[in-house]
Amino acid sequence: MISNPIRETIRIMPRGNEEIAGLLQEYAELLQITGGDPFRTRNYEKAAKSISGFSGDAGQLDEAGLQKIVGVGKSIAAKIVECQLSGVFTQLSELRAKVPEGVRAMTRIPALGPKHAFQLYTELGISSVDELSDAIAEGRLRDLKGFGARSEEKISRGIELVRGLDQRTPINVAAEIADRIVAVISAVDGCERCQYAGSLRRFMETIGDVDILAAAADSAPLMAALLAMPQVQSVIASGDTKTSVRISTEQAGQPGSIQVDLRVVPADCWGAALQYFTGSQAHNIAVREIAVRKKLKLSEYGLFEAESGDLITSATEEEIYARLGLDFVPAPMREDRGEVQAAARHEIPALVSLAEILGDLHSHTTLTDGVASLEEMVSAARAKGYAYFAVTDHAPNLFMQRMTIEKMLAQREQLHKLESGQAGNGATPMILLHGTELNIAPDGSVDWPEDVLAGFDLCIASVHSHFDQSRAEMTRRFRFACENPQVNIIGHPTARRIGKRAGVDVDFAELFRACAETGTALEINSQPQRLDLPSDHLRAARDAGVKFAISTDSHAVGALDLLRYGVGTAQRGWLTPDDIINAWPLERLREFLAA
Ligand code: DGT
Ligand code: CA
Ligand code: CA
Ligand code: ZN
Repeated sequence: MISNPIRETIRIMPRGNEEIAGLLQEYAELLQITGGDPFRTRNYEKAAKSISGFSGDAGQLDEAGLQKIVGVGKSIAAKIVECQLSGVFTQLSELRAKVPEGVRAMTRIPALGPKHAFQLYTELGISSVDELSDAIAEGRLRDLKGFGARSEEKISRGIELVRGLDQRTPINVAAEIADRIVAVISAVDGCERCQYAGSLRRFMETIGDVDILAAAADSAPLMAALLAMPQVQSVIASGDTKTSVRISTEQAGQPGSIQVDLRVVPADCWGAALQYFTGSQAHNIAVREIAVRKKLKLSEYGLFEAESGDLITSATEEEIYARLGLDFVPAPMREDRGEVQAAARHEIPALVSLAEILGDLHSHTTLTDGVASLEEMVSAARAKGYAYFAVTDHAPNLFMQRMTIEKMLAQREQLHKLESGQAGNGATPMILLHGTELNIAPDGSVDWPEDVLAGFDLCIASVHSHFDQSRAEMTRRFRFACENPQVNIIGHPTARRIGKRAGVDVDFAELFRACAETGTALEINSQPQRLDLPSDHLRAARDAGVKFAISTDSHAVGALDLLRYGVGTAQRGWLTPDDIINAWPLERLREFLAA
């Protein structure tokens, strides 16, 4: 774990929401590691999520005020007050003394889990990921109860996954940092343009470093503004054209830091520089080959006549692509996967955009594992101007969620009241869809009998466990779920967690066929740890006749904003509004759901 000097200096000050949430989350994890009651663990996790999404400042509230936050009862409120005074609470300190920091890091290794991590610590004294890696190399896990050669192999692969994540940053964290920097640089006198480029503009799932481009006659004040940002941890290099720094990602909710490159160019070569630094490198190479064939030369400075060296154009990306005889290529498509050829044939599709999404089809409330009430979720969705919005809480088979048919029916009634309550207030009313997220059992069956399911406007079915099935079993499982006439959408289809858990092993061609045959859509889940179905599979699915739902799977009001990552993923998969069921007007969506 990276030591955090900021945390030391504000010991006695009131704590911010993220920090309080972090302490509660840590406590939940430590409880789990030491074999605590799973319901209790979940309460702390839920309180942590709730506080991190809380609009006020939990660091300033007293016990009574804190208890008004969803998921915060008397005992958690008391612990938060203790944190406000001393930076920690007693029970957390006690558990910290029992479990070294490195053991908590070990629990993040896929295929290991909290119980086994603690066992490795108590029985072999292994207290960090590095020590675990050594122990596997020495074959020390093999003789331990509950372990074997196969689990050594799985854990090794898990360690690789975890280490990979340390180097790349989730897209939402990088985007938050980039947005903040772009705002700071744009506000500097003399800054004519500023935006981010690189993998972030292309909506890659994880980001190596953030590339910011700005246009100005004098770069010095822009570089100075970046260097003056309080989040800068260290300066890697600073010059007239490029400054590289490491910026803390703590404020974006992620321990550690990310490299940021700021390049400043004269305004007249903005387009060429933006095209170059957006990449990908493979796309740029393919575009430059087109230039060479036309006896031109493309660089970050502009498009030139190869022979004379005369500048043709450099001001905008649009002009550069046009002068090369290419359609403009949207950034998420720039991966050299056929887009340059498509641009030459003038067959670049009109990609779906964020503004074309008419509603969100996957959301949770406090009835299950959400941290916002039905009213709060609905009013936040309404503020987005959606034409429709689906509430899809979990069903009884995820037993931790404690769902019952009575609770579900009460929610439906409440939903209808909310919907009719908005009539007459002038604006076009938002249509509320009552849905559910069903759990796909290992045999492909889902919660609730068919007549209960028929009462929903929409059913999502998702895999939440038994990820290890063989390809044949998993494929059969999905097909069976698709064939259920009540199932409309398969949620987060691969069930992967980026950097934590690989996706399930399924025959994708067969899954796509099953979806197309049964009129079942595949979800593009916008959660940055999921981005599932991954963009790599989208074109094959679309070509097989599959439709998609871009959804946020929101468990809090703020999560509704994550839609941009789902849309970016869809754009990487070349999808158009016709492919996306929630870009359709309500009538067409209803027809799809009813079919
Ligand atoms: P990342 O940072 O690993 O997530 O991925 P990118 O694509 O942002 O890569 P990065 O930051 O190394 O470079 C940003 C863009 O700049 C890249 O997509 C294309 C361009 N670029 C950088 N270095 C080179 C190079 O040596 N050759 C070419 N053709 N392009 C480059
Ligand atoms: Ca980059
Ligand atoms: Ca870079
Ligand atoms: Zn789910």
